[in-house]
Amino acid sequence: MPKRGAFIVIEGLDRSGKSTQAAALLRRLQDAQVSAKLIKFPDRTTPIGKMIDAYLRSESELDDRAIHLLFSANRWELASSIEATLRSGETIICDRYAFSGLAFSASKVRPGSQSYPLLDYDWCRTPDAGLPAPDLTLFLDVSTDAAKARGGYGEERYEREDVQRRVRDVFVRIGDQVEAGGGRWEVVDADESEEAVRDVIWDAAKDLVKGVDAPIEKLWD
Ligand code: NYM
Ligand code: MG
Repeated sequence: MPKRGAFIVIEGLDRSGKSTQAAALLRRLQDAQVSAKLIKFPDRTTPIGKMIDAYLRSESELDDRAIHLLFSANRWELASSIEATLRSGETIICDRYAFSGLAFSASKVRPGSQSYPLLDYDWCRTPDAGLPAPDLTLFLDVSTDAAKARGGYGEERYEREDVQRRVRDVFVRIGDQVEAGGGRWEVVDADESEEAVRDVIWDAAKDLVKGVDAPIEKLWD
């Protein structure tokens, strides 16, 4: 049977260089004649994505559970096309996925509190269970100092130092859980130079992109 494409997710905090690195990996694959495409979540082009976009720009207010479910629905609307692409032999590089959904929602705290969770971690995890699982997740770990040196955070919701610190804590927990479940989660030091990070990512991905024999797993199965 021919091999399927690899599903590679790039995760991280805002300003960690994800989008730059995802584009660099795509170019490298294309240079190596590997059939590959880049997707990104949230996908702001769909009707659900437009609601998410308005929320992130603070043009709308939504209940915290409602927005969490919209982010997940935005992945589910692409799930069958992700599977079809992988089966066709094409590799997917995915800029953010369900782990961002879990990290950003589960890190929310109750008003007036610095640490009391607003949403339960497992409640946040459940809507994404059953999505195609990545073969490899690269977590681009950036320090708040490096993020600041890169021009600081933008204008969107969540782009604040206290929020990013809490999100990072949840990402660490998620990484442990992915590994405990047999998944591959690689922490990449994203304070390093763009070229250095590129090389670390290539080292982690280069064997996978030759094609995968194993079936597509389901997330959190
Ligand atoms: N984000 C992203 C979530 O809160 N939940 C999700 O499921 C996903 C995929 O959206 N701050 C947050 C993380 C980011 C923001 O992402 C927009 P980007 O990559 O900056 O467009
Ligand atoms: Mg951003």
